[in-house]
Amino acid sequence: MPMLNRRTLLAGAALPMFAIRTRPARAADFSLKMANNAPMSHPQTIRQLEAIARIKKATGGRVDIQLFPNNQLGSDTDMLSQLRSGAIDFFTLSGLILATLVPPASINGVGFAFKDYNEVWKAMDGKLGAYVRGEIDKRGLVAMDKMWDNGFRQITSSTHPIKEPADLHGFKIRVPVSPLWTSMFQALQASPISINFSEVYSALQTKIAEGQENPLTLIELAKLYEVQKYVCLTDHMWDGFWMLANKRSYSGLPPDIQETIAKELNHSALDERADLVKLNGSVAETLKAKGLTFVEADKPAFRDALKKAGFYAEWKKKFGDQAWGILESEVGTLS
Ligand code: X2X
Repeated sequence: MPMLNRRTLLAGAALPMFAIRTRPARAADFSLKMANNAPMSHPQTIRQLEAIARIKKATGGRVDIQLFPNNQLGSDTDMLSQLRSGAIDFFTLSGLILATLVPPASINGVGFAFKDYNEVWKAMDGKLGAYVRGEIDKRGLVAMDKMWDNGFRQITSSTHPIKEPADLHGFKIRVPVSPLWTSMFQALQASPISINFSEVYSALQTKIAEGQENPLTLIELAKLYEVQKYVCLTDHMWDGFWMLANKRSYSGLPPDIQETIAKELNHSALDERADLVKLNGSVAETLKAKGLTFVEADKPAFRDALKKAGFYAEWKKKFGDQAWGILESEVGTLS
């Protein structure tokens, strides 16, 4: 062994690796990439890492998935392109944003469609989810059976509280890149601006947008409270993430491996849903302690405003009778 002095140590001399490893580690047969837009501390990231570890173990090391969380690979729009080209193999994306490629995938985001999580999971684990997965499949992507929760969305603002529909008039609100989101806030006479999540914090900080809307957990974990003053409890839509796979890459895997991956990802999706329910119980207090003022919004008034603006009629036409019929069979009449 060569003599070591301080300088070679500091320079990171090529000492340790082959001294410790007597033979090279077995390389995985399948090295795959997964990406998301969620903060490192979000249950989505944590539960994806757990699924990846279980998949590695269950396949005896044959499958090695590397996770790139928190927009490390770019915005949602970028990552969707990467997924389609095969540069990444798995990606969790909001159904509403996926709708830029698969229009029916935004159906769960219709304003005030779901009243609670029971209704959400009955529909998304049932007929509505099956319908959307079929549409995703037709456009060349694979969606795992179990959706991941994002949550019921609330409006935040740095300028004034949003209680009544009139408070939204002309309000510069950031919305994700999705026709349904833009249409909904236009119907409410706000001024929506489409911005990917990777740019939201800075858009709020520089006042490009006065406000935005997201579930409380994300408002906390992405530290949006640092650049917002009010949280207005609107529950105006429920939003979740599809765990998507590139079809060529996924269907090229041996069937037993596909089965293990699907099983573990679905398992982690259920864990993540439970995590968010738990976090929802405490996050309001946390946000109040960080200085946000909570405001109760007049939800029925917002829903009426959407109805009067023709929002439901317009989207019923866009989604078509079949899709709208499935949605209404789950949640009751919407228009
Ligand atoms: O972009 C957002 O606001 C987010 C993080 O909630 C979604 O992925 C839809």
